[in-house]
Amino acid sequence: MSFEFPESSPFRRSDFVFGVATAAFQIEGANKEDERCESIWDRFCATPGKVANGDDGTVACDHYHLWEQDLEMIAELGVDAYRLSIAWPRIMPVEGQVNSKGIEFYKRLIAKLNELGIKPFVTLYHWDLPQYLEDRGGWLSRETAYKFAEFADIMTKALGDSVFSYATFNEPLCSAFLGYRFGQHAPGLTEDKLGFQAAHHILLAHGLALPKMRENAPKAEHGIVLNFTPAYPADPTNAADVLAADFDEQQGIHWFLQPIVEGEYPAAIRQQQPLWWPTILPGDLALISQPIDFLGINYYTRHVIKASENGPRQVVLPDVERTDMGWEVCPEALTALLVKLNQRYTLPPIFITENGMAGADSLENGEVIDQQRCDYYQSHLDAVAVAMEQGVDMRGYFAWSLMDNFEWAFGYEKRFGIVYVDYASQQRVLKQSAKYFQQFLQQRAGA
Ligand code: IFM
Repeated sequence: MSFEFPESSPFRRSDFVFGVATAAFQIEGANKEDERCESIWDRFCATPGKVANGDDGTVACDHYHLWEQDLEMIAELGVDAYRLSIAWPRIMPVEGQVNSKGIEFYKRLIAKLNELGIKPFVTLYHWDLPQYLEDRGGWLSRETAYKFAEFADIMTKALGDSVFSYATFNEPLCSAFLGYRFGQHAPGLTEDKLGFQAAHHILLAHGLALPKMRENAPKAEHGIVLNFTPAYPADPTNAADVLAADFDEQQGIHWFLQPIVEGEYPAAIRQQQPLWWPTILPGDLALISQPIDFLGINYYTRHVIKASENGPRQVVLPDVERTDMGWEVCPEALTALLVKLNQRYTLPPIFITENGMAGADSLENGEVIDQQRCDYYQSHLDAVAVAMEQGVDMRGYFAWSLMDNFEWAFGYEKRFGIVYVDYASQQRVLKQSAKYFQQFLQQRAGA
C-alpha cells in the first residue's frame, strides 16, 4: 500500500493528530475488582433480553490486566494519540468517597502513555453511570449533573495536565435518547420526554464540570464529543420528506450542538413537539454554552428519511454498501456534514473522535483480511481532507476502535476493531486495517 502526501495534503500539518479510541466499559472487564461498583451497564447486561447472547462486561478485553501490553501495541501502530474513558464506578464506588485504587489505575495508564510519547485524550463519561445514582433517577435527576461535576473535579485534579485533552461526555444523544427514550441502552426507559430531560441534564453536567476542569488542568484542552448522523430526504423533491429529514437533524444534531455553541435549544422541537420540552432552569443555558476548546464529532453513517402518516421513518435503501451493523457507508455525507456545520455555526476546532465500521471478521491462518474496513478508512480520511480543503478547521482523526470490544446491546457479536480480539485466549491480532493505518502513519511521518 502506498499513500500520497503531496505538499498540499492537509494531513501533513504537524498539529493534526491521528489516534485510536476505546471506552472503559467496552474493554476493561474486571468489573468487580478493586472495589469498582455496579454500573447501569452491568445491571442492563444482567437483565434478560437486553444484550445479545446475554454478553456482559465481566471480562471484555481484560484490558484492566493487559493494559501495558495494549499500550505497547498502540505505540507500535505509530499513532499520535489514544482516546480512552474513565470508569466512574471505579473512582467513586461509594457515594462521596474516592477510591484510590481506581485513581491509581488511570494514573499509571496516563503516565505510560506520556512515556511512550502518545497524547492521552480522556473522556470522563462514556455511559457507565454508577447504579446507585440511577437508583435515584439517573440522568432524569438534576442532582446527577452535580454528582458528575464532583467526579470531573476529582478526576481532573488527579490527572491534571498529564492529559492532553479532556472531553466531558461521549455522545450525550446515546446516553439520553437510547437510554431513556428508545430503551435500547441502559437504563432502558422509553419515553420521548424523558429522553429530552436526560439530554438537558447531561449538557448541564457538562457546563457545571467545565470550570473545575479548566482550573485543575489549565494547559489541557477541554471539550465534548457529540455523535452526528446527518439525515437525507428519501425524495429530495418531496417537501414532506425534506421537512422530516430536517426535523430528524433538529433532534439528533442541533438539540445537542446549538445549546453548546449558541446557548439555545432548537425552537423547532418546541414548535413541533411541545410535550417533549424538558424543564430548564434559569442560568442552565449560560452554563452549557461556555466556550470549549474543541468539538469532537463521531461519524459513522447517514439516515435516509421518508415522511409518512405515522411520522418520519428511516428508509433502508437497496443496493448501497453497508457494514455489519447494516449502516450505509457514505463518506460524502461526512464532508457535507462538516462543511454544513461550519457554515451554520461558529465552531471551535474539530476532531473526528470516532469513525470506523463493524465487519464480520474472522481469523484465518493467523490473519484477518478486512479489506472493506481499509477502504472505509481510506474513503473517510479522504472525506475529512476534502472538508479541510473547504475551510473546516480539523485537528485530528481517531479510528473506532483500537480493538474489537463489547458493542453495547450487540455484545461481542459486532467487531469494530482494527485489532482482532480472540476472546477465549485474549490474544490480539493486528488486522489488515491496523497494518494499513500503521503504513499510512509511517509514510506520513516520512513525507
Ligand atoms: O462502540 C460505540 C462507541 O461506544 C460509541 N460510538 C459508537 C461506537 C460504535 O457503535
